[in-house]
Amino acid sequence: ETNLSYLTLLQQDEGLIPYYQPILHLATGRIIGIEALARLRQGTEIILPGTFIPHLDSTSAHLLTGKMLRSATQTAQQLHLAGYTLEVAVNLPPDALFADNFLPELQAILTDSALAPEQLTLEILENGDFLSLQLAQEKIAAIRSLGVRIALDDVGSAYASLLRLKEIAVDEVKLDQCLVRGIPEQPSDLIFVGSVAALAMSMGSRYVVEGAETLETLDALAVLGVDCVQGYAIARPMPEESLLPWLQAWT
Ligand code: G
Ligand code: G
Ligand code: MN
Ligand code: NA
Repeated sequence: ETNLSYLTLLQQDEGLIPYYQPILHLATGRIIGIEALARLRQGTEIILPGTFIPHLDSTSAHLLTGKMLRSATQTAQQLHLAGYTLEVAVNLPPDALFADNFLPELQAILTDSALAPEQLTLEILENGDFLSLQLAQEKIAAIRSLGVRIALDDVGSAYASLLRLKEIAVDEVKLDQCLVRGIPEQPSDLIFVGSVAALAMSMGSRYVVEGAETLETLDALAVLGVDCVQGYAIARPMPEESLLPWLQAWT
């Protein structure tokens, strides 16, 4: 498949289907947010981001980001009206951060959705190809000054450096799922997850751990002082129409 065939799907009404995965606050047992995860639909087939994102050119990637932001803010606003005030997180590819028109587009999307900016989180990659650290810091500061939250995503994944945590002020640190696999058996994984917890807390950031697949892992993470967890142990990513029934069953 090529960029062009994925672009065609992105441009169709029902071609892009955002899925949403709940995020659990461990201390209260409440769902405090959802992460939007893109899927393409071609007939009955669902295409995952790992398959199509690497083929998108920058115009298509920009279209994806805009559509995901619009869907996610609308979904969060609809849930709010239904009595569930949740945060919604959207993944931001590195070049979106540096695009000149991103900030005005973000402002327009927030205005159109009527969602409180504090309910939106943008997830950026710590190993994102930052052209210039200073420019990244400026762009992130401008987004945060709107009230929108910034999360550093996939922290601790291959090639990614914890140094970013020192260089960039963020509202949230999301630990990569590869570090959770060994819990609770591997003591070294526990030590790593706990150490990043201390680091995140010392900087006043919320600490979210991804990829928890078992209840045992949830217990271990609670002991380590992790704020929030996302993973199959709580729920798999689901289409928008499944969210409300799922939330009603949870609480
Ligand atoms: O569930 P999952 O297969 O959705 O996601 C795989 C990868 O694709 C993750 O690294 C995730 O961050 C990324 N991803 C999912 N949705 C989006 C999106 O809308 N935009 C970008 N840039 N990345 C996404
Ligand atoms: O944006 P990010 O790279 O963090 O994307 C999260 C990815 O992790 C998505 O592909 C999502 O489907 C996947 N995911 C979420 N929870 C779990 C889990 O418990 N186990 C596994 N293996 N993958 C998960
Ligand atoms: Mn993410
Ligand atoms: Na992640």
